[in-house]
Amino acid sequence: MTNTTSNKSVESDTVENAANFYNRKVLELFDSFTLNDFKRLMSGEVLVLRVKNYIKKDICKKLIENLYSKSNLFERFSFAKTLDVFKIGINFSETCINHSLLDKYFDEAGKTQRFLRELQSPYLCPIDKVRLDLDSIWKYGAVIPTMYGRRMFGGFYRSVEKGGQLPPHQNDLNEETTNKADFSPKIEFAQNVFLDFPDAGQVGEFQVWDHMPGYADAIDTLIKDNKTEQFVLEKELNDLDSKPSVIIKPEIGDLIIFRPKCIHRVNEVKAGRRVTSCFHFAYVNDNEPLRCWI
Ligand SMILES: O=C(O)CCC(=O)C(=O)O
Repeated sequence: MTNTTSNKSVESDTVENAANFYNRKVLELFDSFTLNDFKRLMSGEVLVLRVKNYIKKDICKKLIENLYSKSNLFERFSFAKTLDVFKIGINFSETCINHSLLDKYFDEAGKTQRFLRELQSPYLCPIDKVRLDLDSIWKYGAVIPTMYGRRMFGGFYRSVEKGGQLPPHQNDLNEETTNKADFSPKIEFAQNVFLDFPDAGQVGEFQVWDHMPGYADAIDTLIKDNKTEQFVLEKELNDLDSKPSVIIKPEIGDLIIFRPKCIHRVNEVKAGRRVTSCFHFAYVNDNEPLRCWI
C-alpha cells in the first residue's frame, strides 16, 4: 500500500467516524419535538436536538421582512464591540460583565418582549413559539422567571453578518450570576431558530463539542484581559481539536437545542447574514417549571 492510499483510507475513516458521531449525537426530527426527545437531550444521550422545518420557510421569510421593516433595531453586544454580531435587546450575560446595565435590562425586558411580539404580528413570534411548545410538553410549564426579584427578558434575535462569527465559548448562568440567584439551573439549554442563513458555501455552521469544562475561576481574568466574547479557558481552546464535536449546517426554519455549557461556536459568515431567535432555558428539578431567559 502506498502512502497516498493509506492517507486516503485514514481520511475516509475520519469522515466515517464524524458521520457516525453525528448520527449518534444529533437527534434529527421534523416539524416538532416531544418530551421523550427532550429527555434524550437532558440525559446527555444526544448532544443536539435538531428539528427541521420547525417553522416553514415562507413564514421565516415574512418574519425576516418584519424584523428588518424598521431600521436600526440591531446593535452590537456591549462586551463584543469588534465582532460583527448584532442583536435586539439586552442579554443578561451583558449585565454580568457590566453591572451598571442591570436596571436597564430589567426596565426594558417586558417592553422589548412585547415590541418583538407585535413586530411579528399576525405571525407567531418564534421566541414565543418555542417557549409555548416547551410549556406544553413540560408538566410544570415553561415560564419567564424572575432574577433578583425582577422579571427577566424572555428571548432575543441575533444576526451574524458578513465577517462575523462567535468564537468557541460556553454559557452557564450559575457561573455568571454574582448575587444570590432566584433559581439555580441544574441543566442549562440554549435554543436557536434559524430564520435566515447564508447561501451554500458561505458557512456560518454551528459546532458543538462533547466537552463542558468549568470556567468560573476564569471570569475575572477574561474580563480583565478583555476576552469577554470568549468565556472559555485558554488551555481548553488549545486542546479543542482532540475533543469530539459535531458540525451542523442549519437550514432556514430549523430549531436547534443544545447544552451551552458544552463549548460551542459559530463559524465565520462569509456573505449574507445568519439570523436566529434565541433564548436559554433551565431545568431546575422535576417538580418546577422550565425557566426561559436571555
Ligand atoms: O447561533 C448559534 O448557532 C449558537 C448561538 C449560541 O452561541 C448560543 O445560543 O449560546
